[in-house]
Amino acid sequence: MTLLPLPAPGSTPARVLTIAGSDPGGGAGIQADLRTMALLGVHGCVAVTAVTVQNTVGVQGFHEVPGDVVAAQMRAVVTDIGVQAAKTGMLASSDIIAAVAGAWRELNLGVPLVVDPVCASMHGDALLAPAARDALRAQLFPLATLVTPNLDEVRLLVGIDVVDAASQRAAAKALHALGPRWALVKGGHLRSSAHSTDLLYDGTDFYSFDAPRIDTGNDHGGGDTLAAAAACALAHGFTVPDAVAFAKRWVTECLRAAYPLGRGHGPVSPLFRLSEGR
Ligand code: PXL
Repeated sequence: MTLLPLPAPGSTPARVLTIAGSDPGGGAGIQADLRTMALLGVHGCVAVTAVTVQNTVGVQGFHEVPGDVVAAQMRAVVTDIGVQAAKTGMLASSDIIAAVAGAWRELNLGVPLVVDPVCASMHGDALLAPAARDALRAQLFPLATLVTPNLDEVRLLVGIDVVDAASQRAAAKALHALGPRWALVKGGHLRSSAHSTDLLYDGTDFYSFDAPRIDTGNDHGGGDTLAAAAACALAHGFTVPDAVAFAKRWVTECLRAAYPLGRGHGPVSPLFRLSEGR
């Protein structure tokens, strides 16, 4: 696949900040974000929000970073290193969401912000306090360039059960009404279809992105990988529809290259990139 322009050795690459949680198993969260960023030739910066305790079988718990420490990490990075885009993943609590939204407004960077509204792991373990969903909708969505919920998150955030194209359009409208510039409703969890169709909406037009469904149990970190790739493309100046098209192709290749790990769900993998052109 056509990738992003790579930096010449010794030249400073594009920088993207991820504000997200750690997965010690290395499959999702900041570990997935950094892997995709590195393999796309982007320098990844990190504001850690939470340390989860998990493996491929499930999440045993997590420990939150105080909101002011998350905001301080953001400030430290953007005032020195500078970033061309940012993304959020697991935000854990209302305190962290308020701090991230406050810091983002204060820093006023004018660069794209991708909000992946992580609510739970694929095993259904909570990664966001239910009481914090209001903060996510009210405080962070209006600051987002792009929000990227999966169908479970759509149900939790706007109460719509996406079962077909019409309900997917209704969900995109309801999400867009919460204030993001663009809303992407990912259809990957609609298991009845042989395709995975994501629907993007900007308040006027719908854009549909179709890929073959890759049947694998090793899909841990798929959402993180899509949002990270979109943030990298936006950092390179792609339009949002072009960034989403790129990210969709990237995550499809990462699903094809996913590998078994542990006793549960293995991770999607951008490591295919290392053997390209050999
Ligand atoms: O894939 C969503 C996600 C994001 N961040 C962390 C996670 C997960 C899923 O398990 O653990 C830290």
